[in-house]
Amino acid sequence: MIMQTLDGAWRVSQAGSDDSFPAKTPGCIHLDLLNAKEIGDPFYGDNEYRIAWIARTDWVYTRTFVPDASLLGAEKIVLECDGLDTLCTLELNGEVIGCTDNMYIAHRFDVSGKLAAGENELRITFKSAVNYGEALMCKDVVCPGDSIPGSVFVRKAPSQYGWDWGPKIPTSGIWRPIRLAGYSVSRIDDLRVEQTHEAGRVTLNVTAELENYSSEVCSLSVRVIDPDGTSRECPANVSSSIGECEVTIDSPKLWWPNGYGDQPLYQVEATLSYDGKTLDVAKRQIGLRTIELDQTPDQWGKRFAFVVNGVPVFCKGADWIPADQFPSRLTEEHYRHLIKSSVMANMNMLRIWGGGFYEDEVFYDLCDEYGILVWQDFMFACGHYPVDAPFLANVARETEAVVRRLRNRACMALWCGNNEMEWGVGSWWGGEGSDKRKADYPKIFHETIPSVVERVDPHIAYWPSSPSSGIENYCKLEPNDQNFGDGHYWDVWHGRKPFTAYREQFHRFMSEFGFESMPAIETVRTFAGEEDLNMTSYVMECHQKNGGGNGLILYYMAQTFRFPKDFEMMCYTSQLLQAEAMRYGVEHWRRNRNDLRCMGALYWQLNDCWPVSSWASIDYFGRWKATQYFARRFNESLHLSVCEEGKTAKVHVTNDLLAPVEVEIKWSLEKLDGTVLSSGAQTLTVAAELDTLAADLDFTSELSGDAVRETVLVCEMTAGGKPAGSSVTTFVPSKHVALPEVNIALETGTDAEGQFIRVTTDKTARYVCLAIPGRDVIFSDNYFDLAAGRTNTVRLLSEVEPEVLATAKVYSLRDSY
Ligand code: BMA
Repeated sequence: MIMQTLDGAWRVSQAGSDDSFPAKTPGCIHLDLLNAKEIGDPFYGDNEYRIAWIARTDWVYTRTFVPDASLLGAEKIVLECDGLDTLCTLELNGEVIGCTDNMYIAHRFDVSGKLAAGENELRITFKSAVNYGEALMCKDVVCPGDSIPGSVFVRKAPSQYGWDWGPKIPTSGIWRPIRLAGYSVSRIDDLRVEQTHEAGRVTLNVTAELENYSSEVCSLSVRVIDPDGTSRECPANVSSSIGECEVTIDSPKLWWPNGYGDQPLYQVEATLSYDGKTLDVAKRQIGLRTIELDQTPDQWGKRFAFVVNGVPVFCKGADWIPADQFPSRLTEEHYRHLIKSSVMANMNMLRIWGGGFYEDEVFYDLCDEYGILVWQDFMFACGHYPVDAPFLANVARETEAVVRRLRNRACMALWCGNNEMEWGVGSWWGGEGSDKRKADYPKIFHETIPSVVERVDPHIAYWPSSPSSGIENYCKLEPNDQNFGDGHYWDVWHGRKPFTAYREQFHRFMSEFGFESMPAIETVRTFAGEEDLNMTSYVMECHQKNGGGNGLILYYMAQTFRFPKDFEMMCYTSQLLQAEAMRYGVEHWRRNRNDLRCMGALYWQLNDCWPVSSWASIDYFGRWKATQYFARRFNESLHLSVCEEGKTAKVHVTNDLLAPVEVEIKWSLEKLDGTVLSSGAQTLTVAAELDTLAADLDFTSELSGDAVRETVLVCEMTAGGKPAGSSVTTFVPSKHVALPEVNIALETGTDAEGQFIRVTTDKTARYVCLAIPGRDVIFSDNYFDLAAGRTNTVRLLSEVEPEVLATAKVYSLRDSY
């Protein structure tokens, strides 16, 4: 195989104009215009609205190239485009060689015999997908609410058209690598690795699909490299277009989700050769594991539990959206930061939400490496899609390509039809056309997609929609039925219910619930001037895409916190609100894991695609909001949580570990200056994979009159003598707690484990926040409560110079008054 990249320098112009400027691929038109200084930063101020014309323009990308002599000698020459966004016509030396209409899949064009020995010109015209979709709109078609209408007609990321967290900036261009490839005799079209698990051994069935260009028979050899580097070689049987072999691995090292064990990875390499020469090599990274979706009927309805290597896994994580409005500029470093941050927050699952795109290989590589299970939606969200034959054929092609690309992955846990469309069909989209929509819906999600999945990857479960109660319950049960399938619960936030409403929800798997906050002030400053630093300023509202979003933050803030004294404290307090909401939800669903009643809690949403106020726990620049630190605590495998109600408190320990743990729990009801009113301690063994009610406390007599505002319950847990979690519980909303001014002392230093900040307080401080001005540091803990007289030694997870460490500052909720 001979490859010649066509990435790099191109030129771009508006269709019909000769006025071109430099372009870069992989890339997109907005980044090219930005680099050419034709537009300002699309994310600054209200620039989004000023650049709307770009998406309504047709663009032409051109480049010339001289093919390598070796390439011209190949029997088959193919133009391979990994991603074209989206409606393109490709011309080589003035001749049309193909058209595309799907950004999600790779396209290949046979250009054998079409290349000149000298200079060639490749020209790709991108038609405006917005103009195209808009022209097809009619009144019966429902499009996502916060989007430019028409996205459903094009297989292109719907969220690029705008979402309730994303700008309306649909882009276009050559968004993934492009190259020429020359093949002779044969090539490996696909390499598949299937696993059969038996006691003490795993058998790999390796199948290579070949694309032959001659009748010669090639040889194929397969090498499996163990995690420790030892390798075994296995010759495959080749018959015409299939090469196959079986490899047995004794004493296999199993792959586990984060928190359940290690992630040993095996490499499988297939080498195709003919006449002693290597023709092609294909590689797959695999993890040895079984994964099932347990849907056994039970006392409530049906289980919805992911079972890995026989162990039901409580899934902890978040929903993933595109990490950049212009994804072609995402690097491995971006992805690594987000996946590592998920692991640091003790997550083991991410749901790739169906309104974006199928991720880059590096995303799945990292999920394999770190033990993050992937719930993969197909890219359909909140709209009514066409079901004519060409569209269904496009969907089938896309499904096949995507499933083939990802089916060998250790991380792959679920194929899911779409986001919230069953809900839409059944509940939101009544009125004219609703019967047609109800009848159309199953054609894609109960027929086209699952029939391809079943054929191409029968090893991973298919789920029709998120949320859903299962195909058999379509139009019979609510997709959000608490006893079947997964649930999206939005009555907290969109429905204005209090955080405690989460505690009335007993879904089998909560795949979405969320709460917004503002990003860090440093992030706000990247898009707003000093005069805009007010939550309801024009610019701040340009960066809040959920219609009533800022109003909702204020509505909830009024219930929970005192109104913050300035903008910086507003950013901070809004994050506390979000973090508390997520804690209420996750701790509740984790407490309900017994008998596999609830087996997952994924909050909406992990990340952002631009700087904005949103549901994300990590902002566009990778800064952790308070929620991310809270998640690090509320997702701990062994977790202490307190469920307060009135003047009572139930102390729980949720243990996701596979072994029982002996813990000691101390509680004390104390004044904010540390005076103890009553206290207790107990040692108990918390069973494996269960939640245990450790103590049921009633403080009615202690908390009468003003005491209720002056008292907190402090619970501290140790396991094996080491701190294993703590909590500070108030019995009135934070705003009414008589928080005193506090003296928080910081001691900074470096010891054998690295840099630390030792934080000590005289009186109880809430939501203690550490920061190093001018630096984006991730701490081992932050936004934590610190009860009177206690110390928390916090580590820096990224080192700074000692003199910079000494500039660490601290504030807490009292500083927002
Ligand atoms: C759910 C998601 C998204 C949306 C979010 C917040 O509906 O699936 O479509 O962004 O809620 O409203």
